[in-house]
Amino acid sequence: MRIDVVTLFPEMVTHASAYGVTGRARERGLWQLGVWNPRDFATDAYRTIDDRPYGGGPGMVMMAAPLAQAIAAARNAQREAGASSVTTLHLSPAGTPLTHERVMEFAGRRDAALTLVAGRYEGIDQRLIDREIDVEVSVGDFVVSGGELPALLLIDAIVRQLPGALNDAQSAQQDSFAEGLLDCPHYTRPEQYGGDAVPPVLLSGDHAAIRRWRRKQSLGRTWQRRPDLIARRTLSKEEQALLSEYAVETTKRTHA
Ligand code: 9WO
Repeated sequence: MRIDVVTLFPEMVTHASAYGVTGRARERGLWQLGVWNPRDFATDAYRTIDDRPYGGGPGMVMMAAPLAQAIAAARNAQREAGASSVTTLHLSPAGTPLTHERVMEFAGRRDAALTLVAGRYEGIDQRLIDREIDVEVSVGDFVVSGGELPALLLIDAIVRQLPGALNDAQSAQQDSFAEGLLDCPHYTRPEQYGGDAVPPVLLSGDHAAIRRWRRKQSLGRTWQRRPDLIARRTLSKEEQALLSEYAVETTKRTHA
């Protein structure tokens, strides 16, 4: 997988993606990163990449031409590296919300390349979006100061799905959300922390009981915190039983 990012702050992307899972995956050759600064493609002596908005109003708008040049350079590098498909994305609150399914689609093709366009200022000239962007992706219903952090979030989500990116523990841990459920709670030493004990089942050594408890917690927390995720899913008889137990147990606790 090859990912290129068009950004005014390339160091933000190279530095942040060098840590942890994404950094190791890159060292292992599971993905390649390219960064392209539209300022390097500006044609005037001042290397201008923004200008005032037509129609007036505050702030500046990123000009189409330097962005188009940077995107073209990224695509050339991708083709030369042998990419079989090249997709250009714009990170925008106006995009399609990012989901696990969408991440898996992006991560699914080994010889695919993505170009992520990160905007700054008030945004990008719409004509650049209309001409060059294949997909607009949102990472949440909020506005941030630039597309770089959303791009990094997308990169992290994709790269951790590439075969070989995660160790066994990390792979097991993420299975829960892949199934559309939230994670169960985690505990480590000490056994007593300020009078709060670790749930006894976790100390029991009964691995079947532990698995069952964790599953129950996952289902229960999802039901309480994200009922929309439960509604999208069909629960097996076993899962329904676990969820009923959870409901009874938590109801007892609140009325005690
Ligand atoms: C900002 C905006 C606000 C309301 C409706 C649509 C909008 N589009 C943009 C936009 O594209 N802004 C550019 C990128 C320039 C300013 C910083 N940018 C940005 C991207 N802010 N927030 C995002 C973003 C991207 C993906 N998911 C959530 C937020």
